[in-house]
Amino acid sequence: MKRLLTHTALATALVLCFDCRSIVLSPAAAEQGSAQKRSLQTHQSPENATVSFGTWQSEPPFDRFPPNNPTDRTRNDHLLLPNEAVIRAGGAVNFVISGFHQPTVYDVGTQPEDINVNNTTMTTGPTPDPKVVLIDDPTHRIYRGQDPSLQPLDRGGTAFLQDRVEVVRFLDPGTYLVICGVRDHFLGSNTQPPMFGFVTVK
Ligand SMILES: [Cu+2]
Repeated sequence: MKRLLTHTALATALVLCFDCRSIVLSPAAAEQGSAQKRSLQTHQSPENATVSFGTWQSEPPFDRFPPNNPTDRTRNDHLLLPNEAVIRAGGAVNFVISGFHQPTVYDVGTQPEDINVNNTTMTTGPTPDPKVVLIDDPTHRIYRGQDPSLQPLDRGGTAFLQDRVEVVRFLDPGTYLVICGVRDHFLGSNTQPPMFGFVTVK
């Protein structure tokens, strides 16, 4: 029995020793390992992300039920949440739009200061009246959202259902600029931040 134990201990020691040697990787193997890790990280980026594009306030309480105004513009915060969404190449971003906004996407590398805010157009719907100025800079623009003035109207002709979803697909890696096409929103004001964010595709 004693000899058997000795042999077992020796065999265990050899296995442990072999294991010790096996985890010392050659540079090539280490590089392969880190490449696999990078691949895994890429793979771990989600296929899609949700971006809240404008948010309704809840403090103090905001009641949108009739007869209240469901789209009280003074109760909307001009935010993109998260401000930077991360997805994998080939994925999509679900822009959940609350309020009078127009998601517009510019190609990789475009910065907010690159946008020509003097290149504009006007909303085309009957409301709001007067019409609202929209940015219309086509340089490196890869997606322009719907005219927010063309959402379904109520019987009184007031813009009624501004809230909606627009889903945009991104095929190539890089960081994209997303702005609100409503010029006053993009520029910001005393009470609202400039309305833009980013989508990073890995
Ligand atoms: Cu906006």
